[in-house]
Amino acid sequence: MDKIKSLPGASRLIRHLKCHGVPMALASNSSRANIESKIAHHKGWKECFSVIIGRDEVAKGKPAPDIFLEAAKRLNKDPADCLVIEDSVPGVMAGKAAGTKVIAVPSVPKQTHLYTSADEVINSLLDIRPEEWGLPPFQDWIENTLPIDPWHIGGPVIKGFGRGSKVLGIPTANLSAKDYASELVEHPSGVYFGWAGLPTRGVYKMVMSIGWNPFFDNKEKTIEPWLLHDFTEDFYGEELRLIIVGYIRPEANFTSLESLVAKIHEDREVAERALDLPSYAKFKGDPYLTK
Ligand code: ADP
Ligand code: RBF
Ligand code: MG
Repeated sequence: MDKIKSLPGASRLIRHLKCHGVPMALASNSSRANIESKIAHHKGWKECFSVIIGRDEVAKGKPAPDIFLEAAKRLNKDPADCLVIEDSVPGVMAGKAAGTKVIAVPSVPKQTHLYTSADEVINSLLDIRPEEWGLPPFQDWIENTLPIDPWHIGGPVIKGFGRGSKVLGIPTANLSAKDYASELVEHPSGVYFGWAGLPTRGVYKMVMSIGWNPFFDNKEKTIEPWLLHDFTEDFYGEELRLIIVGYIRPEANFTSLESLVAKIHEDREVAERALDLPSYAKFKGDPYLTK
């Protein structure tokens, strides 16, 4: 069977909980054999779960509660003391029917309205705050930023909807999302930061949004870096190189344009400060930005 890529943040979450001695069960609607063969591709994962249960080990699959009731029983826990993390609607229903708390991480973007029975709906596993559920907090956030494996993308600056500068006073040098379709599915939408290179001009700090801009409800995903520098002219068509080094927050909706703009300025300050930290600053000299 092919290796299935793990979701962004999955490995980090599992290792964190394992490290802190939090008992975990893996409960899936696929067969036990199928789970075993999939998990074998991820080194160290199997050992993290004290219980693994497949659809073939209970009478009824999700959305019935059976699988989570059985998982709780084997963990020796009351379901009310368990937290289920689910990506599917039937899975959320099964967790609630079993009496657990449920966090939904929808596998299909823009479908959050289908998951309303969950206790919380988050955009990606990067957004889990374990302390909100009585679990030990992550310790890898640095000054309100989460370091990620650096991600390199580049291409000519394209035209967007033309509202960055005009409506928000925040110009963003858009890259074509189509050229990065496969990378974009691997990376959750959200607000990130890093370094931007314009080979004929220089290297600049940048803070960016990747996603559907919920405030404007775009139909297409956009990649929009705001270069933290005052330019005297536009640079449409010029080659732009980005090294994305950290994550700040999921994209959000806002009740007013002013609150969206204020939040983006807050993001700018977070990025500006973080990029001076050695662990992020070291990418500034990467030849990818200037070649
Ligand atoms: P669009 O919707 O076409 O992207 P914007 O209003 O977002 O329009 O304007 C972006 C353009 O402004 C960029 O393509 C770039 O040429 C220019 N620009 C000027 N200053 C900046 C900056 N600091 N960061 C990003 N783009 C800038
Ligand atoms: N748009 C949203 O709808 N929600 C957001 O949370 C959001 N965050 C952003 C953060 C940054 C750092 C930047 C540069 C843009 C963000 N935007 C967000 C996108 C903004 O709506 C977009 O740049 C404009 O629509 C111009 O295309
Ligand atoms: Mg733009």
